[in-house]
Amino acid sequence: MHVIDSHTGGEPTRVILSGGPDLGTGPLADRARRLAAEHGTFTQAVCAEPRGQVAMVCALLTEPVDPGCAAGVIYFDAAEVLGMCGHGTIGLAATLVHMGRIGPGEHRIETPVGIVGVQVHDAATVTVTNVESHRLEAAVTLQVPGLGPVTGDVAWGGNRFFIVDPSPVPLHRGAIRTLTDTAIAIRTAAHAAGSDIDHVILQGPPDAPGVHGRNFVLCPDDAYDRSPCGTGCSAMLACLAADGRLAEGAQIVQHSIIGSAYTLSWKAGTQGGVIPSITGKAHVMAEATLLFDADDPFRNGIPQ
Ligand code: PYC
Repeated sequence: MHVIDSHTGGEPTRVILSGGPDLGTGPLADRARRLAAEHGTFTQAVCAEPRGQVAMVCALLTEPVDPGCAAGVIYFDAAEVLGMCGHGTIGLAATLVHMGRIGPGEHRIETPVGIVGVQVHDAATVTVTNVESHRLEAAVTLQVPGLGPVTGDVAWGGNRFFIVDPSPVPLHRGAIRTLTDTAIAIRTAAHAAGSDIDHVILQGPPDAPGVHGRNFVLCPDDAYDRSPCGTGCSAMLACLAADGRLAEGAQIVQHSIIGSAYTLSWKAGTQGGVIPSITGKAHVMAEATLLFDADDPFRNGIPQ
């Protein structure tokens, strides 16, 4: 299995170029469902430790249905197959540039939730134009054991987010363990209340002049996103637009909990939502052949 690893603002992406399961043809959403239902051993083996790492998101390259797309891709982490992944799309574009498959300019990538645009500015810098993103519910109050009432918005940006702004916990790197526990408690309370959110965002104030804010994003596998999270920023843009807090076309800079940055803006969509634009940088780190030794007791990953 041939893979190329990159990171986008510190968040790793492993692009699987060959050796993945045969998911057949047809819509990518169907292929993604097949991957989730029938290939859990494969997703664990490539994404989870010891072959993967705790924050790893994998990007399985597949033939697009639309021949106008440069590639089709299905993203997954160690816990779930994802609808879309913003940092992963920036990493995938940088990987395709590294391979000589695409160059500077505009390209289209097919994902299970629709076609997204990528504009390659240089070998590292990429703008993703995401699918239309929406706020689904405003000011939902959850009773969170140990925390009390926590109010946030539910929004969709390719994945489904519960966004708490402002965060009940101060955002700094020393608080990552507390932020993780807090976000897990919020997700657990949301699930207990019947919500099917898969990520939690705790949004904090600006940490530098000219910055909109710093966030902490909990992913389905309980890892935190080292990047500001492309689909999460898309969901946040939908909320900012719905509240009239950010004008169409205005640019903001969003930091992650480790201080990596995305530049964000939005345009009006056709279904009442926003079309997010996310600019970030990815760096290719490794090309590798993954080996699966039949005698290795952890060849399929350490079970979660
Ligand atoms: O950037 O959209 C994103 C993302 C989702 C999960 C991890 N990163």
